[in-house]
Amino acid sequence: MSTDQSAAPDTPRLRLAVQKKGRLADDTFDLLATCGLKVRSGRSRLFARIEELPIDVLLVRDDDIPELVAGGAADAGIVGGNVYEEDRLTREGAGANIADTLGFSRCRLCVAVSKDVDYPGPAYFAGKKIATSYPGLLEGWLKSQGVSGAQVVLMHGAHEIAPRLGLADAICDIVSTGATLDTNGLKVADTIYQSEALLIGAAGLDGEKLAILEALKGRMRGALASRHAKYVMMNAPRAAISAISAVLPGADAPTVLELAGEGDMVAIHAVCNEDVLWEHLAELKAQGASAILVLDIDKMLN
Ligand code: PRT
Ligand code: ZN
Repeated sequence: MSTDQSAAPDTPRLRLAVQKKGRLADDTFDLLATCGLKVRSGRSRLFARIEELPIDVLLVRDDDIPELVAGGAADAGIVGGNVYEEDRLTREGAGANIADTLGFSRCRLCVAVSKDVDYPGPAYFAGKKIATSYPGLLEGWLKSQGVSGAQVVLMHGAHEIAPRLGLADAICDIVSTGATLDTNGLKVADTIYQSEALLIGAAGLDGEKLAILEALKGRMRGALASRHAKYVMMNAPRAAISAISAVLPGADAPTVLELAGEGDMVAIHAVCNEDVLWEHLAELKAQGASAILVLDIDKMLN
């Protein structure tokens, strides 16, 4: 597959649906930029173009993304797991496939009740009205908990005021910080789904388009891995190599290098895939490490 601008004009291009504006959009555009992919054209238009890989970007509402991918109008998309799963559970026929999890736009889908309810567990919802725009996920959870007789009230937005208006006894909605629930006199009763952004692909994708999706996925993995990854270097006593390896967060086997004229001392280099905190540095120092350097990693491809 050719991925440069000199590609023949009839080279297939992957059509990627992303949220035009909203909570997912900023992180999506940030991730594409970290992958070295520049989305050309203003976000106000329906289409944009990426030159570094043969990708056309479709700028849409997040709720439309699973349908666009499943229906063949787009080949791939970036969407919240909550929207993807709800579509999968309520769709007739084949949907899109998950190509990868992306780790951003994390939130939880929760059932919430009035703060003054002494919540005894899911059985509380038997015979209760629950306002939500996630009937598929909610009904699935109620069933898995053996709750029957709950009434799902479909609402699109402003769920949090439904109990006060007497429209429902409880709600099922996305929670991030919990501030919205709190200001509306509600509290989380149970978490029914943990969500994060997903890269999804059309079920029948093959040939060059699949190769482009794989190339995109590879870049995204590299970009996400290098966000937290650090390159750590230090000098340390030869005898402390295994103790030091145990302290390095998320590191594979470190590289050990001889130091000229220093028989007992070695240099240790390692890629740490988790955050390197000051506490880790203090522990390394306690194990005899000195000249400890922690460097950012610009790009990484495993
Ligand atoms: O216009 P469009 O339809 O594209 O956007 P939208 O308004 O439907 O979605 P948007 O941009 O609000 O959210 C897009 C995706 O971001 C969601 O599908 C989730 O995957 C993810 N996400 C992450 C969130 C939140 N955090 C979030 N906090 N989506 C919504 N919220 C809302 C929630 O519905 C509730 O009203 O924020 C409120 C709760 O927030 P806290 O912090 O007060 O708990
Ligand atoms: Zn939406």
